[in-house]
Amino acid sequence: MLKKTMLLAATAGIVATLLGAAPASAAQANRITVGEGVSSCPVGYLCAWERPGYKGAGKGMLIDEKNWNDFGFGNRAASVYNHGEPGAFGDVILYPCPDYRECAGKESIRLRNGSWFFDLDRVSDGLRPESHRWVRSQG
Ligand SMILES: [Ca+2]
Repeated sequence: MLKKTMLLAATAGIVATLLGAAPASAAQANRITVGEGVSSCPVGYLCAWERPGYKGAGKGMLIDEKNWNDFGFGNRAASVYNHGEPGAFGDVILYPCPDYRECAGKESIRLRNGSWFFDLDRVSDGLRPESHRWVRSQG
């Protein structure tokens, strides 16, 4: 008599271990806190500080912001630096009021790519931005 032996092959489940591939570059946050000085402002950001000369509390902003009051920086910036990526949309328009508006006798001002305003009181008679938009660079 033949005794058949069945071999049960246990099938090991294949566990695919996905080693989380590190992204080529970490995603940039839309808003960041920055330290004092223009060198604290990473590439890609418009940075603003509450005191002239890039001092005091600082904020970096990656994209258009229609209301700086949403993150506590409305009417606070006294100096700014445009460290945006050079290219088609490298300039920034700073607006004195939310929603990309001029108001209260204040006009918007252009901050060219790679440029700064050491003291907003001296370039715009006290413009305190409450919104900004990235725009096509001018020559
Ligand atoms: Ca304002």
